[in-house]
Amino acid sequence: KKVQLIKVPFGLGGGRAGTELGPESVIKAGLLNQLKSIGVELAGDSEVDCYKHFSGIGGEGKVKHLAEVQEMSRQVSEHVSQAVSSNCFPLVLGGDHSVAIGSLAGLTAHYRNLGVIWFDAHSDMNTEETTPSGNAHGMPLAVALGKAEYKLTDIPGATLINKDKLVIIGARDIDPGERELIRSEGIACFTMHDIDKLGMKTVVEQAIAIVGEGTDGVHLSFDLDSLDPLVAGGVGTPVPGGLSYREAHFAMELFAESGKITSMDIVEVNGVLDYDRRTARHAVELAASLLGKRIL
Ligand code: DIR
Ligand code: MN
Ligand code: MN
Ligand code: MN
Repeated sequence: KKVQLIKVPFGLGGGRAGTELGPESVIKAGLLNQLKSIGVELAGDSEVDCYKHFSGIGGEGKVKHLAEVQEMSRQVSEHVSQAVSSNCFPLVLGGDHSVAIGSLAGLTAHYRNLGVIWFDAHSDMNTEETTPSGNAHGMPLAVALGKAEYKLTDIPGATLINKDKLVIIGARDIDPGERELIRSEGIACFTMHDIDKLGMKTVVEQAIAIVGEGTDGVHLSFDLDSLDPLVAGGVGTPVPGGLSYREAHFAMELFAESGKITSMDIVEVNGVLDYDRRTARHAVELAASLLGKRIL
């Protein structure tokens, strides 16, 4: 299958400047050569025409820059939808994690029962009412599940995602409103505690058992802050105690072996904080592992 690259230089959903440089950073870190060297064919690439600059000033309302987030999501959705229509694997390069709203919207327009794997230090399930920061990158799953005022179904063609086909992996910083939603909705959330206890192999097997059954596509959204900041510090909201280098790669390799993953986001690489491009290089390597790179 061919990969379609979708670049989304959008950072207004996060709290600090630099995430809008993510697509450029990941490409400069060697993404294209890496894909070529593992025999992955690139169908093409496109860039979403979104608001490319950062402003800490929030605009009006509970969520900062909500109008820009909505406009960006609508456009990302179109790009992703077009990639799926052309029988390509969409690889979305963020940008902050609010770009995933667009990915999920474009995907649900095609897949009737989409599975979602969410690698993140956070659970990204705040609503306009529960967000402690007003940053939209903490909200995409609440939007996708229909729990926020802004809903995935506000984007033409999209449907909500199914809460029983969502798995969060790597969480260690969950806000009170998110915790309540995870519990009341019974969402599968493998925290760092669960990963410590079960090991990544079992966690991925259980995740695949959940999303692999009855779905016609599975999206893997990878927030680089799921990695330990000692491994990948170039992110806007680092949280100690994250995934090791091998845990993350092992997970990507296992998901690749499952043959279930049909699209991916790489988000939250902050081009300013990632001064040595180490985090961007990890992002490239993780995408390669998911797309079939093997050690031997
Ligand atoms: C926090 C941070 N829970 C918020 N979320 C982040 O602002 O809602 N998600 N950084 O990736
Ligand atoms: Mn996130
Ligand atoms: Mn995060
Ligand atoms: Mn938090």
